[in-house]
Amino acid sequence: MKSKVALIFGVTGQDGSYLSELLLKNKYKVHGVKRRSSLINTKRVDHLFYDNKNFHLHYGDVTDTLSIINLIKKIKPDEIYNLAAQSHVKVSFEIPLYTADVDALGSLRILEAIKLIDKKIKYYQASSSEMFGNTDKKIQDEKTKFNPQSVYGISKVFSFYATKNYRDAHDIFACNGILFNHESSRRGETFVTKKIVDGLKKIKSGKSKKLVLGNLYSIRDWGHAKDFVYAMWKIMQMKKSDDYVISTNKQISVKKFVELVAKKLDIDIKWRGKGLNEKGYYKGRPIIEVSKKYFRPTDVNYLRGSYKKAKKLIGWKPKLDINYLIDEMLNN
Ligand code: NAP
Ligand code: F7E
Repeated sequence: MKSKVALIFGVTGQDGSYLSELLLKNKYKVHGVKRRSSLINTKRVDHLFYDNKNFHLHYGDVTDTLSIINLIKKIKPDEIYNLAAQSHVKVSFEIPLYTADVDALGSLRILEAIKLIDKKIKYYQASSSEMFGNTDKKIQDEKTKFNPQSVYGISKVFSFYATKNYRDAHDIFACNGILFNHESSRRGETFVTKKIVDGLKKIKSGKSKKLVLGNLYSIRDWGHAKDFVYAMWKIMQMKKSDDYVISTNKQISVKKFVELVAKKLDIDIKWRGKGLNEKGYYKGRPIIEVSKKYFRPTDVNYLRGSYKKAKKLIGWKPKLDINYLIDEMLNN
């Protein structure tokens, strides 16, 4: 049987690397799009590039329409996964137009290219729980109204509807995975889980004295990226294209995440103070501090997703829990 061909935009990111590994295991030929950068940005996929003849990298950028068209014409993919994004919510307050160009128009450019070149190419859009923003629904699902709180979230809402519209108007197999936060040892260093794990490890080994964070009371539904890329692939193998929430349906605060990681490192934290003066003490010394610098003008305070639809229709549920996640982040 002929191998399927996948094209991944955002291959050098956390999810792109795990998805590549999964597709290669499933006998795909995988083509990934990397951006030109002054320093090497392929460390998450270098092991694949050097070891696997079915893995290929190409230069491109989702802000460059012609590079998208040329790549699709050359590679002739069966499936396109659009994971490319300026994915940091706080940064989207500082570079909103760039974020919208990549995260909103980038998706539209790929969808339009599929429409022009070959409408049989399947499309996956990396949608996000940030689209729900601040909501009064305790548990969010596919029917929850969007109320995004950042240009990142707004751009993802645009891409969500562009994907749905190309499905309805142009009969393209185009799906949204509405993914809640998912982490791993490959997570970017400025996201809060990786920052906490790296920061506390450095404190434990004496390489650093303190860790400075923002909103400790923000609540997230954190899963493992390996589980979540499996959901992406499953979504693309369905008979009909549709939209699915992918989550763990469990939630904890940033502060609780700090405590769980600290406990595994045998760091006994005592909290004192309130608001910006709240500090976490270890052996009488403040090791966790709070700074305004890491707060967002508007934050999403509370997220917890229901994956009921994904479980029922694609047979997906999370396998890796928060304990596994923290151990994997600490040990790799
Ligand atoms: P990530 O680690 O930040 O990876 C983003 C990828 O997009 C990187 O490969 C990056 O390239 C690439 N990229 C950025 N701008 C680009 C451009 N203009 N053209 C082409 N590629 C570009 O993000 P992730 O955690 O793997 O997430 C994957 C996708 O899922 C993103 O779209 C994100 O917004 C979305 N998402 C993530 C989560 C989560 O919790 N992780 C949840 C919901 C949705 P460089 O390596 O060169 O920077
Ligand atoms: O923040 C709070 C912060 O940056 C989580 C992206 O993958 O998931 C991610 O977006 C929470 C926020 O992730 C710090 O205010 C406190 O409330 O790790 P984060 P995020 O904003 O939830 C969604 C689903 C995506 O789609 C995005 O692409 O933690 N927080 N102190 C902090 N956050 C950071 N980054 N740094 C701090 O020091």
